[in-house]
Amino acid sequence: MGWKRAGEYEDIVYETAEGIAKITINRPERRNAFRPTTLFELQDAFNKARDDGDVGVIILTGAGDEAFCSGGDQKIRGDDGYVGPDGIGRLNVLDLQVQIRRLPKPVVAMVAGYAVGGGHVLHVCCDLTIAADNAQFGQTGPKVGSFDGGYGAWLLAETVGLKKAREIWYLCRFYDAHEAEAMGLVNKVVPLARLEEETVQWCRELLEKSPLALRMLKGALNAVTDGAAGMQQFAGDATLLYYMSEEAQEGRDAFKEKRKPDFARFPRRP
Ligand code: 2NE
Repeated sequence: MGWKRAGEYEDIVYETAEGIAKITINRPERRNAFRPTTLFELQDAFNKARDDGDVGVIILTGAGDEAFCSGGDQKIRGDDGYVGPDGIGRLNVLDLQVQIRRLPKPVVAMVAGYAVGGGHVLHVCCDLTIAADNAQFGQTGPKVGSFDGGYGAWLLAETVGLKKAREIWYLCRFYDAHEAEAMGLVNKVVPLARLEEETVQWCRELLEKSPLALRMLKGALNAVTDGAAGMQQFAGDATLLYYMSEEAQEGRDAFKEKRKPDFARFPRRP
């Protein structure tokens, strides 16, 4: 792939090629643990990918083969969150999780090595996960004095079932790629050397599909777990579709032309 780099970032890399955006957490010396700066940059990159009409699918990954992401950087964890240059404690990974869920394009986690702690939650929030055969999955919260009771808990439970989610969180064990596949936590396991090739192949298949159908399906599947916020997103998508109809455009045009709208020509469907 002829990845083209864009944007100036410290902790991440943003690249695009053939309709795919690839966002890489680039802190391999810390197993791609995130700090506030990492998350602000990830949010910026995901916004870029969302706004770019040439991008139809997004890959989230980690630099190197050792880790996708090891969660919050424990070395800069203060007493009320993860502390960046401004000295403020933050848990801004939660904003990123919501952003991935709301983003109306598929997000594919490409996992080599460890996806643990808050890094595990990130892959759970992605639409699909392709794993290398060296991948390890797990939560560590109760070992390091943390937990994620939001998507990290109940979206995981929806993915693998309640008993398994309790096991993952309570015992803090790690699971290899094949165990993860068996419990429905990942979509496909491939040899490490073939990870990007396979992920790109899945992305190409996604790019062949109707973007609006994928958008509506993502919204519909998320609405079930996201309650009112999920319905709000789905309702927004319904408004988008309505705006694209001649019927809605008649209302807009009538206002601009200072006349009564003529909706009589539109069918009242059963
Ligand atoms: C990821 C894991 C299992 C890797 O083990 P290994 O043996 O392959 O590597 P090693 O030697 O542990 O790590 C390599 C370097 O990366 C740093 C390590 O400290 C080490 O650097 P040095 O100390 O040798 O200089 N590193 C790795 N993970 C880091 C991290 N998360 N923060 C800062 N430095 C890290 C093993 O390293 C591991 O278990 N890491 C910790 C995983 C973890 O507990 N993450 C936090 C969970 S809490 C969370 O993410 C969270 C949340 O629960 C709620 C909201 C927001 C965040």
